Amino acid sequence: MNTIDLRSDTLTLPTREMMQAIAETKLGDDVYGEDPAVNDLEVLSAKMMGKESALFTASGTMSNLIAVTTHTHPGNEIILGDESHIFWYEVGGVSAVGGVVMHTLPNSETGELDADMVSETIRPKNIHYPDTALICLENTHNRCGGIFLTQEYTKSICDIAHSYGIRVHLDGARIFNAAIAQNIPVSKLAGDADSVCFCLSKGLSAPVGSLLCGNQEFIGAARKRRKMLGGGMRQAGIIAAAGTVALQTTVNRLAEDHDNARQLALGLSSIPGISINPEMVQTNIVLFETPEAVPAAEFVKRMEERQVRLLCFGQRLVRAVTHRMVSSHDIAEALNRIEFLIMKL
Ligand code: TLP
Repeated sequence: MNTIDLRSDTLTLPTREMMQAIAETKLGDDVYGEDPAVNDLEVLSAKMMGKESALFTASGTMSNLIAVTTHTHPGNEIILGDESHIFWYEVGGVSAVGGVVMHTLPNSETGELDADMVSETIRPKNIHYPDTALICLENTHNRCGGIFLTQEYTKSICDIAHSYGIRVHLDGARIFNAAIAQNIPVSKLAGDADSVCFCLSKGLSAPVGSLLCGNQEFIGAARKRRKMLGGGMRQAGIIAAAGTVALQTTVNRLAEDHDNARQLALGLSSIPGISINPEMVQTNIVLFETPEAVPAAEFVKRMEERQVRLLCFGQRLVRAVTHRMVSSHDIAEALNRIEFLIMKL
């Protein structure tokens, strides 16, 4: 029985073309700005995002940490969703390292923050209050099931922020999924935000890395912050070379992952006891609830025994993510194995 690993799109292994680029790339010391492969990747990334400049970092977590701490000062407040990745999964880094207070607002089912609530939450000048310095959005939204934000929505929040002199950072770890799902250039989704980061190491299949993009002044400061965090990586072209190939060859195929996610969602919706709304599956993340009597942790463990790997995301919530290493045939097989387990419960 083959293993069908749906825990995350971070599991994708590099393509042959990426391995070839890694073997053949010219290298230099990136702390001196002399690694040609890193420089090429940063130029291409900035161009695709419609920003002046870009910075290669080790991970999405590092990009978010650098972005938030570059936009803020210790004691500042940032506004972000209570389901956001920065709040849930980044070890409280922005508070621990940046001394920043996280003011969360409820994320709607569609990963949005309510615009009126955002306006009301921005602090007026008062000697007692921390200064609100930044709003963070996430596109696609991981904990909201890979749902995408539209360009119009992002612009509406950026307009509010900018009218108060506040900046917006967009955690676009999967922003290419959002762009492909809406059939628009990714630069449109990123355009209004002051900074955006995206991951190479998820659906795009590169082994390592993330890019933080913004204007030249911001990226200059971010570069120094990266150095402070120990993120100055010398011959980083070894990994950047694969990143460039990822941007050139794997963006359009994300549509296939979205088709497979829809196939999975529709299949799950016809299995008695499983709760899912297939309408909410827009990209490559599928969230579903286990039958009432079966905790998600138990379900995930039993599926693991049947070689289908999933993530427990809550009491009864399970996450499955489609990606390049999983075919439509694998999805059909995963559905068979899930149905078989449910029938035996
Ligand atoms: N998300 C991972 C886990 O941390 C949950 C995953 O498997 O989905 N922003 C968003 C929206 C993310 O989903 C992730 C990774 C990150 C940032 C952090 O990226 P990395 O893992 O490169 O630090």
